[in-house]
Amino acid sequence: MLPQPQGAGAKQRAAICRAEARGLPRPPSRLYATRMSEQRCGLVAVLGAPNAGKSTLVNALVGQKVAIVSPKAQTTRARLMGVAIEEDAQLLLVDTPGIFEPQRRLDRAMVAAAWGGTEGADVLALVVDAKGGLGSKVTDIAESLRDRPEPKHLILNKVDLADKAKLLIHAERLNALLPFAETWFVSAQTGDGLPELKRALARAMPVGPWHYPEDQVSDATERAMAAEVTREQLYLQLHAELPYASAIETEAFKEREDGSVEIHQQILVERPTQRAIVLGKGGSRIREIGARARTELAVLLDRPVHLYLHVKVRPGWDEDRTLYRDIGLDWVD
Ligand SMILES: Nc1nc2c(ncn2[C@@H]2O[C@H](COP(=O)(O)OP(=O)(O)OP(=O)(O)O)[C@@H](O)[C@H]2O)c(=O)[nH]1
Ligand SMILES: [Mg+2]
Repeated sequence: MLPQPQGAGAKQRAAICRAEARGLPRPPSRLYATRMSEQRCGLVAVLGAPNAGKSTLVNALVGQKVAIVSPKAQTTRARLMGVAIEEDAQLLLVDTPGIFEPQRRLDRAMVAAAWGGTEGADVLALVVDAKGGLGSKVTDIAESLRDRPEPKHLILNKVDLADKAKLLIHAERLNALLPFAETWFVSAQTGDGLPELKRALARAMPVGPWHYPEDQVSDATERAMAAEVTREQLYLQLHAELPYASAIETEAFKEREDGSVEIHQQILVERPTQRAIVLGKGGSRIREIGARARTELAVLLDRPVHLYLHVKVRPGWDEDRTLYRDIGLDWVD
């Protein structure tokens, strides 16, 4: 995977899909060479409340895992671009952190990144968990989109769990708040409704050359992806506030001569008691976190991985500017 610029702001959008982008690397594909005039390329900002299924949806549309997913809210911390292809269109899907009432500086930076991820979008896709009630968390987001000029698609997700009558009520209520160009009922998990959604998004993309090579699936560096895969295990294996109280700092990411990759990561926590929980009895928990992350990374990076995890107590890590840069977040005052 090629390292690519992080983020997806308006400037980047301009650089991505317009004719001026001629100096950018281009896919050496036959498709590109023979059908350039028909190509479409654009940004779809995928936004919504935490846990709506945004990352699951982006993964499903890309066709492989690019973003981490967990049953806990606030899994995604920074925006990430997944690249999907539908016939002649390249969809640049910006997965964003969930939008919620921020408390800490980290929360504020995440919510700022979520709104930042909508800059320059050709389509705004609001993802809503259709299985629950429509709380103010969702209606507030819909209202914030009201004055935005971009076409908006409403994606009611988790139809595999939702009550059918409720789906229609949610759709009507949200469309009354904000007229959506299209409303979709999908399951990002089972794939129900996704082919139609993907085709419609592709048709909504502006004509322009593809930005990424055909085989590139995200804009994340391998180093960042490795940190995310370990963080996903923290969300899956640790309980209560621990995932929220932790972060991953990459100390080293080096290629070995035998073709494998050696990765050293620190799991930062705020207190010694949290360190003890991450380590587990006799180190059992951290071994399990490492084992699962390593297995997954070997597949994603397509080579053997040596993963070394260390747990470090660093009170106030969420006030460390350097770490924000590492995570891919802008510092917010
Ligand atoms: N049953 C079902 N579960 C789903 C569906 N889509 C997502 N999920 C589950 O919902 C949970 C949250 O999914 P994510 O994709 O992490 O949600 P998100 O919106 O990215 O969440 P944040 O990053 O925290 O904002 C996970 O447990 C997913 O497996 C769906 O269509 N059906
Ligand atoms: Mg997410």
